[in-house]
Amino acid sequence: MSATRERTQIGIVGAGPAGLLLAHLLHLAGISTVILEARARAYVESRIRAGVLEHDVAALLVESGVGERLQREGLPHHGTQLLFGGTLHRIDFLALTGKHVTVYSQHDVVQDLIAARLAAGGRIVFEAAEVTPCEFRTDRPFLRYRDAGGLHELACDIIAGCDGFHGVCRPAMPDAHVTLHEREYPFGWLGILAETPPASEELIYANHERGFALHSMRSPTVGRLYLQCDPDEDLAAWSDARIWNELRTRLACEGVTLHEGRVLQKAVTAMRSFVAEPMQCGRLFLAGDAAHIVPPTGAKGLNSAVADVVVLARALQAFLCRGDDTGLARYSEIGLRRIWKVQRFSGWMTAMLHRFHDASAFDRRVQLAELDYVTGSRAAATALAENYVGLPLG
Ligand code: RFL
Ligand code: PHB
Repeated sequence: MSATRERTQIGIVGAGPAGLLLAHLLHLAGISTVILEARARAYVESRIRAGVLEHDVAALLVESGVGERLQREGLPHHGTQLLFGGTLHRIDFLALTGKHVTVYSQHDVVQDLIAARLAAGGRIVFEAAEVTPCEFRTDRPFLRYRDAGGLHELACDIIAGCDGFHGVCRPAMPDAHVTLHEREYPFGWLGILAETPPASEELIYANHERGFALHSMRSPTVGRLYLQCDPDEDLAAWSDARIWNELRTRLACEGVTLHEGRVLQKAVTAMRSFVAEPMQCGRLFLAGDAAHIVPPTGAKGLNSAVADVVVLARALQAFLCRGDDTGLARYSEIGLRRIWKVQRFSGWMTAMLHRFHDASAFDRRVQLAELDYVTGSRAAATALAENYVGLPLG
């Protein structure tokens, strides 16, 4: 049976934050898109992931008309807490940078973007199988895919690969074209979502002898908590009681009382840093996790996906509306310049806060001195705050 053929301006692979926001921003610029997403809508809308939006990311969502619920339900955080030696030390984002971050779930961002896209008559093909980017080194690229109706071809001017770390777009680029930079960490995070009111108004990043712990939240009644664990940790070995015990130990300090609540979800995430260079091949452009991954300690993954999309949307608009391809030619250079700074920050936060099994007593002293310096020096605290609230977008 022959494939049906359809045409759009930008063919987008992946309905995560990167693909959905790109489609939304392009729609506002009068550019047509079709998104091909491997998973079902319900799956994408309930996938538990990030929770902290940089200052300018939240502002962009509001300004572009998808921030109504974010403004209502998002929790503005004006600072964060670093816990070491049993004592909390506050980094005051507002005083140091004049900005704050917003705690709001990634899956809520995804829901808001899908709702806006569909309300505007946008096309998202969920459960698209065998998605393949084709002929992207010519000026007639297309995407091939299969759904319940059969085989289809989506002709487009440009393909945007927003299909995450395990997607098909990056591997479709010839090996000789792209250099992969990677760092694996000898630990992962065991994360839980639980019915528990936050034990503190702000996030707590804890450096403890037994390993890192993070106290985060999703709402006034739902907590998000993480423990450093082995990258291949067996979840079955972690009863809810053991998790709460370990959290209580690692987050122990004056004024913080964890309330055990029903565990709604638990999972182990391995940690890695990864960058694909360049982020483009012919008419195929990568954005978000498809191009780079950061360890979650700096809360930068979702925010970096948004930063790529801002640059890409602007470059696509110049190309399609004015025939100006200078933005597209510089996309990778601009994106990589920002992502390497974000890699630096995320790697630094990870090194400062985690327990490394091969660390000597000397290394441990230096790690604690780093925390002491960061929390004691206004200049050092400002550097942390400036990166945490977010480097400029685009
Ligand atoms: P996504 O979200 O992975 O979306 C990619 C989409 O592509 C689809 N897909 C395909 N579609 C069609 N054909 C194929 N062959 C396909 N292969 C894949 C997938 O189904 C999916 O829908 O990538 P995107 O859009 O680049 O967004 C990136 C973010 O999701 C990611 O960076 C963050 O979640 C990372 N992250 C955090 N980022 C933050 O900014 N702040 C945080 O606080 C934060 N915390 C976290 C995190 C990630 C975590 N995990 C689970 C990795 C905490 C955790 C625990
Ligand atoms: C989260 O709430 O999921 C979260 C917060 C901060 C991080 C990572 C994850 O650094």
